[in-house]
Amino acid sequence: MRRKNALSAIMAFACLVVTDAEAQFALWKHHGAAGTSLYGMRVRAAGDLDGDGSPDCIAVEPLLFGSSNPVVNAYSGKDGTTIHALSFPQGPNGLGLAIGAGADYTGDGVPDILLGSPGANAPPAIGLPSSPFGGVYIYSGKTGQFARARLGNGVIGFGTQIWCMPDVNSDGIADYAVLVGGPAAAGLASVQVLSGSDDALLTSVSALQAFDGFGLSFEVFDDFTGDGIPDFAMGAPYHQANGIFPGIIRFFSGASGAEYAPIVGVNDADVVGLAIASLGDSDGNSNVTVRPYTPVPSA
Ligand SMILES: [Ca+2]
Ligand SMILES: [Ca+2]
Ligand SMILES: [Ca+2]
Ligand SMILES: [Ca+2]
Repeated sequence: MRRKNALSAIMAFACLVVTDAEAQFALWKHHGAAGTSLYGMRVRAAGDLDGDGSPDCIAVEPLLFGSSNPVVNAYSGKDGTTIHALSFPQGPNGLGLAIGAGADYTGDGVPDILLGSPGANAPPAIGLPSSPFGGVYIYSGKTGQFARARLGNGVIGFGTQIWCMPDVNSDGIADYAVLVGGPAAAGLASVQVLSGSDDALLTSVSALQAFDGFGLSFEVFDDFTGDGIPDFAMGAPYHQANGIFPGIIRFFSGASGAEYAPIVGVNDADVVGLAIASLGDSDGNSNVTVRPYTPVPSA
């Protein structure tokens, strides 16, 4: 699954820009409507939606507070043809701020499209269930039709981020994770791992500190606990320790949510955990290798 996702991501990017020794040129492009400047604020590799064997992609203009209706389009990676233009007469606030793609949650074998709507005090939506706590809306990648919603359950900011995951509860259906609250939110953000078959809560893990950036990064690992089930890591790059802010990467069992030993930065403002990349067992010692990414000032 991960390998497939990674390949999809690489191929979807390649569908937009081709590089050779001399030049780069666009294979195709789409613009937002005149006067709307946020189209393309979110773009994701979507897997093969139209069954032509080539990965496709999704571009989104989220519904922000007071803005026009959200725009969500799926394009053929091969030639840019519009596969789906999802229709939203009105959506909950923030719809499309988070998107997940690349896994099948409807059982038809075609990857689906998950749209987060974390906005609290969301207005009643026309044709969509809504919650003041936010929600995740699942659209069929095959038909472009609304399939179902998973609404927040008493926790503000449900759906700030969405990450599609491999199957972690061993029911044969891919699962997904949802960020509740955000990296800049007061209170403790959390991540809920949900069953992709019925949206039931499987595990939940919380930030250690408010405003610690928990959820700015998330990565699935093949399996570092040895139970054969994929695991995951969360970054909190503004984590405080010993009076400084070195950042942290925390590791969790995908099956149980049990926490494993973290990686904590050494120096103030190391921002360890700003991004996480699984390298697999790159050094051959049968353990997953983790390499924190620490940005440095540009010259
Ligand atoms: Ca395709
Ligand atoms: Ca599907
Ligand atoms: Ca599952
Ligand atoms: Ca595991």
